[in-house]
Amino acid sequence: MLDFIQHDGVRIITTYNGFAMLKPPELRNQYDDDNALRSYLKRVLPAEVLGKIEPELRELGELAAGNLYQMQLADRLNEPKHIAFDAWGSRIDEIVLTPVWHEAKRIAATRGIVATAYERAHGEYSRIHQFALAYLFTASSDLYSCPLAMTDGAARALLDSGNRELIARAVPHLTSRDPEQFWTSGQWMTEITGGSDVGISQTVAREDADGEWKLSGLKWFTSAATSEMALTLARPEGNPPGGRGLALFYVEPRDAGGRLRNITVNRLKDKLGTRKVPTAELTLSQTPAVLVGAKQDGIRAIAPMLNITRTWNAISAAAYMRRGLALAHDYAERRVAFGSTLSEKPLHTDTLASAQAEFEAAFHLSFHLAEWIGRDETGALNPEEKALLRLLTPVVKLVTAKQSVAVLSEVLEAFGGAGYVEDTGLPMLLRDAQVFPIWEGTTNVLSLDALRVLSEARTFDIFAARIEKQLGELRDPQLKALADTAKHALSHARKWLIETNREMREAGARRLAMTIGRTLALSLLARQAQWSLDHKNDDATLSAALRFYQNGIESITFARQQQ
Ligand code: MFK
Repeated sequence: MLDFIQHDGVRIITTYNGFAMLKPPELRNQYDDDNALRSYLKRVLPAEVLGKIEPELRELGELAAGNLYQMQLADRLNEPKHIAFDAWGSRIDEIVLTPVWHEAKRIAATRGIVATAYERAHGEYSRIHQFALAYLFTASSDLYSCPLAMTDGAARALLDSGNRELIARAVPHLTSRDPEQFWTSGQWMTEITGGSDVGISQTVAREDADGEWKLSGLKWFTSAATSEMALTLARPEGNPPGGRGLALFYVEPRDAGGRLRNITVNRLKDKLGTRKVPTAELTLSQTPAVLVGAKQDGIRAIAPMLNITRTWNAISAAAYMRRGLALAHDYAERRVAFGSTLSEKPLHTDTLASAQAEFEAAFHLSFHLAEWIGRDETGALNPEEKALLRLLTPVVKLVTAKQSVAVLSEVLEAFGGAGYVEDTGLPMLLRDAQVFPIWEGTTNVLSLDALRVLSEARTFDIFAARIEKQLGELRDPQLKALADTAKHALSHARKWLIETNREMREAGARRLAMTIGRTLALSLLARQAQWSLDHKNDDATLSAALRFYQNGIESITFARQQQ
């Protein structure tokens, strides 16, 4: 018999035959419910742009909290399958995707989750528009954002390559809103020799007498192996070793009949998380390919793709944190322990406040990057700002990725044992998040990338000057106090960069990147907090900024030098 236990007049526990039943957490509309997203969009977008895009954001927020989320929970145990042979022994290498992925492809196309960025209906704001869609969609899509990221990156890299035939062939598909026409792209970079040190890749490219290129080699991690095209690297015969000797190639893996073109799917990877993503090992044996640009400098040619996928990584990390916290906040209103709901426990709310502050910092970092990409693509960045964008990309990716693992670990703990039980759907969030610091460049590789950009000392000074200017515009006394700490962290980092030797700089690259990223995050949060105080008389972002500051922004030390 169903009954209820009351607390302060509210039904908090349902009982069945006298035994308590847990009520699962629920999601509300993921646009309406997200103060960080709505307040940010209101600050940065002209009112007419926000007015135009808000209905579609709200619709996607509803879908992400409703049908798609329910479908995802119901499909929890389903995983992509590799069928190597048909019943009669023929090699077919079919990859069967999950229902959520089929639905996600349809939604992604019709809602223009890639297309929006290229249609550019709102000029430089189109990237904010697109990434807001991606952010709302990601956590309910079983990480379909992986192929979407690569699709976006491939469109960018092809457009930048200037290869007219390939642009005409592929970009209309990559940016289509018609699910029948929409293609996704793979990004086949990783080989057994190296996921980070791509320059030692072993795949060989041979040019036939008739001018057609054929690739042979083993691609060890190819995400979303069902894509209609892929960009990949291979070394044209006779080229020197190292990254410069690689060239960028375009591949359509299947022929018109759906048969793989001299490609064998060896197996799907058995991974900790991202289990809905069909990550495959592929052997290429004389696979037909098209040279995208020059016969060398492939890493430079694929870099535009990497920078876009790294941005998607940051947006997805923020989206995962937001999903976990939306569930944890809702659950805190329902779960009773020691005589009251968790939401009435100061320590529980304090713990969630720290995690919320990390999420809001990650949100502002990743959307700041999205803003800058939009400005870059519309010619609004000067050369100094382009150098800053080159720095921002690895820093934002690495900081947000690490935050997502920490925040989702805290989210699981906020559910107690339920967070550790598979059929709540919660453990998947943490397992998936663990990929964010790994794919698209590990934390250390990206820290070294940032350090390389900072070897031009002026870049650091330009970065610091911009942050200091932004901090100088704060008026709230509590925010001004944070600004002083942020300025101190920057001057400390500058001193460290100048005074340490090369080996110590390399050893400290991660601490430097974290300090830069968290200082930037603090300044972005503080700016939003000031705006919220001024325009909405809302101090929620101020609380997040203060808490983020308490969580710590600086990791640089001079310890070894001072010994
Ligand atoms: C939810 C969304 C997530 C998305 C999911 C996608 C799933 C896909 C999974 C994967 O494919 S993961 C594989 C991703 N692999 C990486 O991210 C590679 C990580 N390693 C690096 O990034 C290394 O730093 C790098 C391979 C680039 C180092 O190689 P090298 O041979 O030392 O190259 P170098 O000298 O650093 O760069 C060569 C050129 O490219 C230089 O230009 P120049 O030729 O003009 O000197 C660099 O400036 C340029 N370059 C490198 N990285 C760049 C870049 N330019 C612009 N932006 C960058 N990020």
